[in-house]
Amino acid sequence: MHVVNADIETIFRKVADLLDILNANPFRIRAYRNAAATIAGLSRDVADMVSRNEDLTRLPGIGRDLSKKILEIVETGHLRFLDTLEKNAHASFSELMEIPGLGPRKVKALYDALDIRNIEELEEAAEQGRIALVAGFGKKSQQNILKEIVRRKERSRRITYQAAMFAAEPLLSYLRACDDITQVAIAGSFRRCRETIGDLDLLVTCRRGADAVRHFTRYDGVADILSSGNTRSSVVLHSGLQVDLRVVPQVSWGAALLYFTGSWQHNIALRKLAIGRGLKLNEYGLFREHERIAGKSEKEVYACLDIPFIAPELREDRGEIQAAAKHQLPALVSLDDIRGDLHMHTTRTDGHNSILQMAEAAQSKGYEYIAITDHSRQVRIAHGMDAEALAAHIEDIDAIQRKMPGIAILKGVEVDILRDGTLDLPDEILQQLDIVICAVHYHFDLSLQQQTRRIIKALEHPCTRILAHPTGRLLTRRQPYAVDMQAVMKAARDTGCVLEINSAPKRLDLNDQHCRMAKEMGVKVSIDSDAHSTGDLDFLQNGINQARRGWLEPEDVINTRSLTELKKLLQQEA
Ligand code: DGT
Ligand code: CA
Ligand code: CA
Repeated sequence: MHVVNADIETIFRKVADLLDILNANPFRIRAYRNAAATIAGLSRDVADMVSRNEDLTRLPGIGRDLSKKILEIVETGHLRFLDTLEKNAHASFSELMEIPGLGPRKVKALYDALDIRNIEELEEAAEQGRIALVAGFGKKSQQNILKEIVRRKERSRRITYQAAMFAAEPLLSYLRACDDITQVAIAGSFRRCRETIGDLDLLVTCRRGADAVRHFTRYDGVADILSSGNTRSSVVLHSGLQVDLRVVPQVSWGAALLYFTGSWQHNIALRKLAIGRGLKLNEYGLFREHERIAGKSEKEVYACLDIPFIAPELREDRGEIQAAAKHQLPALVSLDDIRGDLHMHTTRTDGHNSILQMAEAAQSKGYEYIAITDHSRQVRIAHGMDAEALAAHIEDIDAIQRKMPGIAILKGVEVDILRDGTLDLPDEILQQLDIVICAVHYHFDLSLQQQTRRIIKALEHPCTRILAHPTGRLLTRRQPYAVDMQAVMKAARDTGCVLEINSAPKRLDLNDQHCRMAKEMGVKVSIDSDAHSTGDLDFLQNGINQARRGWLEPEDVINTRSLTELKKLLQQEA
């Protein structure tokens, strides 16, 4: 991110607008408006002047205070004063001004007349018909406001990575089919493989920008065109997902990809690195004075900053740049490293395919081993097994194993952790299994201490090998239960238990930070599909993404091991 004069101007205008709405001293308001005008009229780049240590107070209308604020904006891209202005007034006027038709004057009118400070208050007033009565508003504008609020709500929803992928794939093929478009990529959080996605950020190179934009806006998945120009456009798909498209010059492809992949924290850190070397980094390239020294590819930009390519999954400014500088980036695990899948269900409980079908599907993926891990009796909605049913299931698995010598089918169970931390099946039957996965399915609302104690007790059971979906969260639906993950990980380490990265798109549990924590605490993880059908075996890529975001390497993951090594690990008692 490179702060250009227009960014500073925008921030100052916003401050002036907010002060205006808040009925501040008119001289103060005018000072910001004047400063904005000064910056807008400059023929020189303010950020440049800052990097040369020039005295900004020599500019007309810029005193010591404003010059300090400019410094802050150039340094950080933000002005804290702008946030506190609203915070102190318990208001979100900027959000209100994002509603089409609501400029600073209208927002001020609503604030003065009805004391409306945020979208919720605006919605309430509109529903009660009070907006239409304010001077300058009418029934029609009141209705438009309500419509826009509904749209915003839809847009602000984050969706799972998987849902974003289903939306992105057909759109990508559609764009690739356009003769005019020479290159397409998805940047943003999607490329960083975040577990949820706010919107999609597409980059294209093409012969004529306007043609590419036209082709994009004509995609039949488009419900609404928010904006459309020669080099950029934003649309909303029928699903409510927003997609931003930017046309970038070929010479800037790498720099733009880097910039729009983010995260913005990573961008800021990179930009600081560039500034430290007397260079300037923005979405058009890496520059020494006015000469572009890199920009065609990301690799080239990183190389000119003397660091190796950083995988998008790591770009969160969580130490990746420092690690890169020391050539200590992790050699991230990938799907190719995976030799088996240790969590899946069959028709015995709530799966849709038989043991044989699951084993065949896994074998055709090239896996060396799988574990069949159906539910225990407590999980009634999944037709969980009691000891007798599990005994029969064990025989069934043995029978299929005899038919399929090409893949090892481990006998397992996903046993429910009861409220008191005991396991839902007797030890005698658990001891006959190759692998025992335990998991919480009920009593999510225990206190932090109770839940932590419960889970640790389950880990201390001599049969337990893996803790499945350790925090119980469901993305966009259910928060994790209260649990002290540090204590759980310590217990896992002490008992030789493994924590699962459950790859079901709604779970992705452990999350990325917990993966990293596991690695740092010396706890191994197992990346599993939790498949309920043969097709679900493909979920594994989601878990791999999460593991990569958590800096995991093949050796941190038990199912990258050969069967012999895995068996040794599973038999090992702490
Ligand atoms: P999302 O869409 O909420 O899942 O997350 P992102 O990371 O895709 O964020 P988005 O769509 O707002 O912006 C895409 C990228 O563009 C972001 O990762 C970095 C870059 N970017 C956007 N706005 C800024 C900014 O204000 N400063 C900086 N440095 N970079 C920005
Ligand atoms: Ca995005
Ligand atoms: Ca975006």
